[in-house]
Amino acid sequence: MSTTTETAYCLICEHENPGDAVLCSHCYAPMTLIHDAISQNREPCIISVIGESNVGKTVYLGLLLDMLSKRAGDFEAVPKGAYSVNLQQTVISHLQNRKFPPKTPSETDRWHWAYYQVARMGRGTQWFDLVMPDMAGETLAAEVESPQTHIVIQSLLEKTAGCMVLIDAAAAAMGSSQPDLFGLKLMTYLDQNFASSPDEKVYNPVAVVLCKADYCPQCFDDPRVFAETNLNRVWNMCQSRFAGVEFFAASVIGTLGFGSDDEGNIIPIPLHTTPRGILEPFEWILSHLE
Ligand SMILES: Nc1nc2c(ncn2[C@@H]2O[C@H](COP(=O)(O)OP(=O)(O)OP(=O)(O)O)[C@@H](O)[C@H]2O)c(=O)[nH]1
Ligand SMILES: [Mg+2]
Ligand SMILES: [Zn+2]
Repeated sequence: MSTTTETAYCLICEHENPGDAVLCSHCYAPMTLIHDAISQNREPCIISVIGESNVGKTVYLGLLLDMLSKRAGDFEAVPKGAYSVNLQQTVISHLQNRKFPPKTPSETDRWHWAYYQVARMGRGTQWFDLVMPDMAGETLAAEVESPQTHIVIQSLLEKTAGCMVLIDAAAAAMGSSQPDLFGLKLMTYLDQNFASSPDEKVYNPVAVVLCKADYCPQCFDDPRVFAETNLNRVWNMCQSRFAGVEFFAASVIGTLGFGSDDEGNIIPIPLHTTPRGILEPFEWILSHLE
């Protein structure tokens, strides 16, 4: 990580860019990340939130950042740069208007990135510099199918310290095999990126977050049992290849209504936001990075 007045190296892919570049010309990550990292004088720690399109990544990440900045769970969180607040602002303002935020654009240069300085207050406070992008599920799916087509995802995972894999528990509980099969692809992709050799297990902490658990409350009782029963392929892969993995149930919705959009399609309406299980996966990952 270094910079001069003329050039700067991208924090994510290390490509050399002009000093005044806004986005990296190679991977489209914001160049302000590197300037913020240098001023912080601490190696940033990347936590990636991955999952298929429509699983709830944007809603989850927006709510998590908002809870952190409201000091939930004794955390203190300081956003670096106003750009870091955009994601939580979009999510919270939509939910307040009883709408879900729009789908994340597949173009990497339009993603929101958040750079937060986070610590758990108490004895021996340790600060983490966290970089978290809100990726689009479709772009991630394209990269998983043909690795190395999206440099930003590849580079991010190479540098990722801990990862949250979001899986649609509601769809799995209704008997769909899609969440399990796509989850298995993601775990395979992580295995290839994280494991140092085929004989070594993956040691990066991986939190499997079972989303939309409001549709299947049994998920909260025992997320492990739920995963073993309804996501058996993912469960087996985790047992075989991942040394540090844990399962969590999460939901942002207390009361859900239904309405129709302009084209007459039935859409869910978040009548009441009640975050459940949002902080736990994050706390667990941080405790494994200390
Ligand atoms: N019932 C329920 N529905 C949810 C919850 N979180 C998300 N959803 C639904 O899932 C949809 C997709 O959520 P997003 O956060 O936009 O999904 P995403 O993973 O970011 O999708 P892409 O941006 O396409 O990758 C929302 O529009 C809601 O309809 C939840 O906790 N409970
Ligand atoms: Mg999204
Ligand atoms: Zn780059």
